[in-house]
Amino acid sequence: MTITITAFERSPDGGKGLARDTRVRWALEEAGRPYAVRLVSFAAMKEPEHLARHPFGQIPTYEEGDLVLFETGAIVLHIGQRYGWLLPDDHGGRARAIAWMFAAVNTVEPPILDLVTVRIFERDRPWSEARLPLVKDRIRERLKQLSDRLGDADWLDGAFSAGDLMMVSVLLRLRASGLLDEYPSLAAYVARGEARPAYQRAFAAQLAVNEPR
Ligand code: GTB
Repeated sequence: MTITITAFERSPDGGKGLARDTRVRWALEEAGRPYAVRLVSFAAMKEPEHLARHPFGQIPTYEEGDLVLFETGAIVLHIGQRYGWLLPDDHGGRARAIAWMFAAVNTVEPPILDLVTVRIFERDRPWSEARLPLVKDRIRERLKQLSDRLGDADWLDGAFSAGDLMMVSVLLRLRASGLLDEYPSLAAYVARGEARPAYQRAFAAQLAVNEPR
């Protein structure tokens, strides 16, 4: 069955792989599933046709036969459940991998998104500079906790899983801030994720769309 995802016609990051279609592409590459991409403009995302796929007018979405999904956590979980590979077979391992997916989007990503908000959307506000150290310290707290838990391991819970895919994807957004480099084991963890052939293919595919022509 053909899988179709949506992605930015032109990503604001110019192809650095930070838009969330990259994590869906990565999951599909890990699972060995070919996929088609429907590119959408910012205007098209707010049109009824796209809103029928995504109630909040965002990318990415995922279509497979009659199934239409939004939310990257749900999409990656679906890919893991339907095609195996990204989720362990044993119940406990599977439940823990899913817990790490939730931790990535629910516990680690929010303070990282706050940084984007302060740096970009609230840049011109008078309190923006004063807020920045607080936001950075909240990120550091999460990174320290995550780094402590990872320890010397390659991945968060045994073999690479959808939990690592989501966590690495979330952490990648921090690279430009320099905060990731304060935690060398996490920087190495992210680098291990990026070195996976499936990630490389996903990155190249989104870059091909966004490279200056
Ligand atoms: N919780 C949803 C999910 O995980 O699927 C969030 C989806 C989301 O935020 N989508 C963004 C979007 O469509 C794109 S990924 N935004 C347009 C809108 O809301 O109108 C966020 C993103 C955008 C751009 C960069 N970048 O250029 O660096 C990075 C991340």
